[in-house]
Amino acid sequence: MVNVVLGSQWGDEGKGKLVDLLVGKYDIVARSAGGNNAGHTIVVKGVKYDFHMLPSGLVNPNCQNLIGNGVVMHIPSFFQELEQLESKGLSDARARLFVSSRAHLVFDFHQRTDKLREAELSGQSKDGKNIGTTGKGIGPTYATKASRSGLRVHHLVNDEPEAWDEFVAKYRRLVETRQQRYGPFEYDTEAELQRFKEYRQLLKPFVVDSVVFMNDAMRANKKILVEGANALMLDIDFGTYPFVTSSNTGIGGVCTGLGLPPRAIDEIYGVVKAYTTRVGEGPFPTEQLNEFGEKLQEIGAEYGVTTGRKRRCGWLDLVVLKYSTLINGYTSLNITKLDVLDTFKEIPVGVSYSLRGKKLALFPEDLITLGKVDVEYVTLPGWEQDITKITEYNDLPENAKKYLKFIEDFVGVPIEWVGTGPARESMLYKQ
Ligand code: 2SA
Ligand code: GDP
Ligand code: MG
Repeated sequence: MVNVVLGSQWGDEGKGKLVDLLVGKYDIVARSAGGNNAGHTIVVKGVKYDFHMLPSGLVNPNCQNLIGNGVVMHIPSFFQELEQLESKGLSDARARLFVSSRAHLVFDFHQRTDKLREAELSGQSKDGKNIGTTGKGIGPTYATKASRSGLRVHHLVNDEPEAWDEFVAKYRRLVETRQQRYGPFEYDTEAELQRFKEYRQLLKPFVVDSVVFMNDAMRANKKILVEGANALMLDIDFGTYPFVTSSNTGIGGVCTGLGLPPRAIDEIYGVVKAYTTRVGEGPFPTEQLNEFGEKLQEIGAEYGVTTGRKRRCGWLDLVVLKYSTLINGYTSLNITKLDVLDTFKEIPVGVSYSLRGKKLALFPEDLITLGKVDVEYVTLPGWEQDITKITEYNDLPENAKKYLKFIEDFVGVPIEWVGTGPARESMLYKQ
């Protein structure tokens, strides 16, 4: 059994929390894309865990965790995050953590050039502006991967006598080409190489051939949950390009990022925030640059888990959700943060886009077009009641149920879980 949890909007829908809730049923949690740009917050028994690179399945003591080949791996952050989790009591975490030998390595120069590129873009007034990346080197690492000059985990841990020298030579070439592209920036290559020499031994116990790992697990009928990072509207192909991340964050990336055959996948859980947020630059048609947006931001505590940036906020966009469903094929919708809407008298929901009065069939690919669309809203009545103490779906106020039914009918996919607060317990099962 392989089930998948994916973000349906622009990220931070609460994927980590759903993974945590489901994880008791699974033997393995795997990450297939992204890197330490992701930020998943889980609150268990009052303790808050922030995951960036490591799979959230680590909170379950019976669960093994795999970082797949599609993930880009910043080794210093990997160890730092592991140590932080251990200091919060996840003592056996290392024994349950595995890293694909094919995952690409993120070096500090990738992070440096990520920031240099952002500064370059923000200085251009004609060609658009910066992406608002997390600065974690994600784009530059996927760029070296695509240009076939990247270094992968196996290059580092290979025991063959010539492997280290080849690693060093390739590494130096990578730094040189970056220096040529961005002008000479100060960079201590020797110190980084020295650190990597140490990582060679330190990382080795975690490294597996993930194709073998996944295949063995499937043959042994293990239950596998894939934890999506970022979200469909940040997918390099289907998102609001170029304001996207640099990997396939949708269902396609699950197969390529883990070496999984598509037919192995059963359930696809789409995680949907009851309103919409976006962090970084780029289009956001239902954004509310007004008191409503501010209220959502404040009540929802919408700050980036990785960078601490304020998230932009707006109403739920069902045009986005329908588009996202077409691509990812969700078998259920899982609505989070419904409680954040508790005090709103009325709740508008975006239901279509039109350009000069003509309704668009689907979310447009071109940002000039997208910048000109008018969003049509349907306004639903709020429930104006605290739902955070409710423990049964049926006890939700009628207007909250109507809000959920409206989403379900519009998208044509059943709702399974509904989030009414940040804690593990605050998730109501609908079906
Ligand atoms: P990058 O760094 O190259 O992946 O940035 C490209 C775009 O992708 C967005 N992005 C994200 N959006 C939402 N959440 C993310 N994770 C963190 C979180 C973000 C944070 O969970 O809060 O802490 O700021 C995430 N990671 C990347 C990014 O904003 C760019 O728009
Ligand atoms: P992810 O990246 O999709 O895993 O989501 P993040 O962890 O970045 O952001 C979601 C935030 O919302 C976290 O702080 C969660 O603790 C919180 N959260 C998740 N579900 C709910 C919910 O139903 N209600 C409230 N109020 N907060 C929630
Ligand atoms: Mg997040």
